[in-house]
Amino acid sequence: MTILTSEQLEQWRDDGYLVLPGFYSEQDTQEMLDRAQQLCIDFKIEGHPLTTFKTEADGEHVGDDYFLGSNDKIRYFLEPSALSPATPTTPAKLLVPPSQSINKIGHALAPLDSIFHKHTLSSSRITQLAKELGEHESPRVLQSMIICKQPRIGGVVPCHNDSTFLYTDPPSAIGCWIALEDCTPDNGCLSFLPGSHKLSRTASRFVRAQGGGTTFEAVPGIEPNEEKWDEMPGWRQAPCKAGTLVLIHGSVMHKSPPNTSDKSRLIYTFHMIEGGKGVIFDEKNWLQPTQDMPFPALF
Ligand SMILES: O=C(O)CCC(=O)C(=O)O
Repeated sequence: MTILTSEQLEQWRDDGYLVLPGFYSEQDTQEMLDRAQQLCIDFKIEGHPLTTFKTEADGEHVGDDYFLGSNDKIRYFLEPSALSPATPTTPAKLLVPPSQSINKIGHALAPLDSIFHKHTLSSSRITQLAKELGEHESPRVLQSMIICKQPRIGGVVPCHNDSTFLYTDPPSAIGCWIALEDCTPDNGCLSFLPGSHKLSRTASRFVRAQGGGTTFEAVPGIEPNEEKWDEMPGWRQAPCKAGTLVLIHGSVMHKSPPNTSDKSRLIYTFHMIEGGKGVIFDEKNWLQPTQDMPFPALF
């Protein structure tokens, strides 16, 4: 079984991302979609700490214990606009039904959920894909999650590269992003700046802050880019059908707009980092393996 043509490999190296339509069969995609929808239906707000998934776009980044301790759990992070703002006298309240309030569910779906395990760690096609890419000697899987992008309230994902958030020395992250539903400009498909992985330097990394929470820290010896990525010409949208797998190089700049439509945009994603070759994943990173759950090896 060969997955990638030489043209696709060349495109991956040139662009820093690669769209693979029909990577998963209709049946496999439906199985993951059913499971993702069931996880949303099963969500109970009672006892939840109301942790929202905030990015820089919200002026603040998520970083409480519920988030930082999620490497070996299946936890729910809420869409900021699904909640009314808390005041000194009134706690925040959900403005939509719980199943529609979720921004993402993670970060251990691949190791813990039997359906996502089957289509990630036990998938011969994923293993073959990683081997054909040839970027990792010993790939480890981490941050496996569902991103919901809910109808009308699903928020923006600002321009970023993934190695900032899953930092290794040297950078080695690659994302596998799988559309479980059709993704369009209206419901928030991805956009990429092709070739930016060759220019962008990971000069800052997302870490656990010393006093608690999270922050960004400069990577010693790496000069930050001067480019204003978001304003550069050449951005390309990547609309795709359910079942498509999009490969994302850890240095490529990408983003997604809010979901302004009435259609949901459920996706499943996980990342791979190099677990060999002397590549370091250190204890500063926001996501930490535990003794009971190290990042699983793909092969
Ligand atoms: O799903 C999205 O809209 C954004 C995902 C993304 O940026 C990522 O996985 O790095």
